[in-house]
Amino acid sequence: MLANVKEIMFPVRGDERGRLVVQESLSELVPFEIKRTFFIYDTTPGTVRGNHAHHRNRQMLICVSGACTIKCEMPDGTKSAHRLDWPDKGLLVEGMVWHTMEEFSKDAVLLVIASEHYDESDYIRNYSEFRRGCDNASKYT
Ligand code: T46
Repeated sequence: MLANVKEIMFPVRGDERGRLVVQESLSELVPFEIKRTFFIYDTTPGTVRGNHAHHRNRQMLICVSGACTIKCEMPDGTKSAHRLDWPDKGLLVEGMVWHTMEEFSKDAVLLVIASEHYDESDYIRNYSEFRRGCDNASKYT
């Protein structure tokens, strides 16, 4: 799996009453302190959300109902697509990953667990700026 993006399967605690999945701050599966959560639902058909990267913010994305696809582009230009279609499956997205969320099913609820409080200055919303930032960083590594 690509280092900047990682698919996670959360253990399911199930019994005759149903199923339960836990996300815990600073755990092996959520390796950051959780400062914020939000969720996206009632998405207009055909919508593509995201289209940005973050400088610092790390996120765990979980489609707790329905399904959607997360498309990612790493700093080295590698691309990947991840179908989130089950509530025990998560996608860990590190900073400096250009990502979109698309192909939402009608019933999709995308839960996002974030390492940082909301800060618009942490967003890179211009694709050329993202690529320039990645290319400059690679010159010094
Ligand atoms: C991300 C993907 C997965 C706030 O005021 N506070 C918040 O915590 C968030 C997340 C958003 N907002 C405001 C900013 C915009 O005016 O809500 C509006 C919609 O946000 P945005 O267009 O950034 O939404 P998405 O779905 O494109 O992206 C969101 C997150 O912003 C982003 O961090 O990685 O989900």
